[in-house]
Amino acid sequence: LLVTSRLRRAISEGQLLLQYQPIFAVETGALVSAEALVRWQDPEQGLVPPGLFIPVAEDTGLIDAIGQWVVEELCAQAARWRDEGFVPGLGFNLSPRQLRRPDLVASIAAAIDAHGLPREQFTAELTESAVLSDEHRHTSLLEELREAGLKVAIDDFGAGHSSLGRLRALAVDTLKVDRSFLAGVPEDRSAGSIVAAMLSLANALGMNAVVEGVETEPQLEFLREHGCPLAQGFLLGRPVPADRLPRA
Ligand code: G
Ligand code: G
Ligand code: MN
Ligand code: NA
Repeated sequence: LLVTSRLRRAISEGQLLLQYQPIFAVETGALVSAEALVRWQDPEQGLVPPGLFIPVAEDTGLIDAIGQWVVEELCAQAARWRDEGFVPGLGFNLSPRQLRRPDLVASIAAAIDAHGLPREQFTAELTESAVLSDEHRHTSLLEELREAGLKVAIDDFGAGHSSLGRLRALAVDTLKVDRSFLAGVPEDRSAGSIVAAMLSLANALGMNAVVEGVETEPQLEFLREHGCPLAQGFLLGRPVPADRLPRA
């Protein structure tokens, strides 16, 4: 309860902020996009990571207000970057509870349009478990997002329990391979085989792929050797405030 009222105040008093983690093309090293990640600058506790307050926000319903703030702030930042001639793809996270809001897609599209931004600049990241928990509702939500002109990524792919058969039917642009798989590379050969298999799967289904959690040079080398298109991780860039995101 205490956390809830402090979190409510955080939203109204502007204590939330966004950081951006770069996503690079493996072959060229070019910056392709960035993932927006929310943080709470708490006056007492300092910078609180989302893992500590998003679950609470989900339980209390505050996630809708936070999600609205995230999209508004992301669009405002995208407009500032556009005015400087910088137009990266931009990913943002949607958690399961947000998917229940009937006007979700309309509210996101309205924020993008209000800043005169192209909707295809934005990718909604939904976890595998969120997408597959309520098949019909979420399949139509994915379609709704894409019909509105946004892109859709399955986040933390492989960590849940999707049937690969269902993946074929889903309207998805990008698979984000969960970082737990790359963690064992290169020592663990089976972990490497799984990453390679997920990359071929994405390729065969005509989807883009991002491998998350690149922390070491050998991991990046592995991704290069296996034709991985896109990579994200601490080796390449940590989440940073907007003004510290690399431009290329
Ligand atoms: O930054 P960190 O690794 O602590 O993020 C933990 C989790 O919080 C991640 O799973 C991420 O997807 C989630 N998260 C980060 N930003 C947002 C956000 O703006 N909205 C939602 N719903 N989840 C977010
Ligand atoms: O679940 P999601 O993929 O949205 O989570 C993104 C979070 O993963 C970010 O908040 C970020 O802090 C974290 N992250 C990004 N890259 C790495 C990495 O290379 N190693 C680890 N351990 N965490 C990472
Ligand atoms: Mn994500
Ligand atoms: Na992820």
